[in-house]
Amino acid sequence: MSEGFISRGFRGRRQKSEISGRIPPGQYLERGFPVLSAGPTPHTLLANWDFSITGEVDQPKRWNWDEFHTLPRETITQDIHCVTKWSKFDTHWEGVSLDTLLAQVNTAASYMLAFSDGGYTTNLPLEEVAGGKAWIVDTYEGQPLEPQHGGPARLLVPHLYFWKSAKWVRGLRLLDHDEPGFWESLGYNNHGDPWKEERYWSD
Ligand SMILES: Nc1nc2c(c(=O)[nH]1)N[C@H]1C(S)=C(S)[C@@H](COP(=O)(O)O)O[C@H]1N2
Ligand SMILES: [Mo]
Repeated sequence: MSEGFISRGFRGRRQKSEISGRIPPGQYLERGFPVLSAGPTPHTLLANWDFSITGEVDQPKRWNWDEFHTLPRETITQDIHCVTKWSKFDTHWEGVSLDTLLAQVNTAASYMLAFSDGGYTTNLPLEEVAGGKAWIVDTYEGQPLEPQHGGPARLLVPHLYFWKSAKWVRGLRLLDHDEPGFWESLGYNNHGDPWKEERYWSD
C-alpha cells in the first residue's frame, strides 16, 4: 500500500486526536453553518445602518456604514462554539476590533450590553472583549455577511459560546454594572466559557 493511498483515505476527515485537543467538552464538530435566531431576520438598509457606543461615556460615538469602513480592519480565523453543542473550526471573518472602537471613547465602564436590530442583547465584561478577543464583523469567508448569519454586521466573540456573538449588532451600551442580556435573562450562563462548559446559570 503506498503512502498516497493511505493519505487519500484520510482526506476530508480529521484525525480524532486533532479534534479532541481542539473541541471543548460536550461539543461535536459541525461542517455546515447552522442558523440560530430567536426571532425573524431584520433587513436593515445600509443607508440606515449605524453603529454606536453609548451609555457611560464622556461623548457617545456613532459611525454610519461608510465611516465604519474607514476604520482599520482585521482578518480573523477562529473556532466557534454554540451552546447547542456544535462547534465549527477555522471560520474566517473580517471586521473591526472592539479595541479599535473602544479606543475612541472615554469611559470608566467595566461592562457592556451589545444591542441589535430586533431587540436582542448580550452582556459582556469589557475585559472579556479587550485585547484582540472581539470584533464587529461584516464579512464571512470572503463574502458580505448574509442576513441570516447577522449581516450587515455582527459581534464576534469566539472564545465564548456563540450566543454572545450578537447578530445584526448596532452598538454597545457601556455600563458601570453588569446587566443580563436576552439569553442570560432566560437561563443561559452569564459568562459562557465553552472550555468550562458554562452553559446555564447553574453551571
Ligand atoms: N440578534 C441575535 N443574535 C444572535 C442570536 C439571536 O437570536 N439574535 N442567536 C445567538 C445564538 S444562540 C447563536 S448560537 C448564534 C448563531 O449564529 P448563526 O445563526 O450565525 O449560526 O447567534 C447568536 N446571536
Ligand atoms: Mo446558540
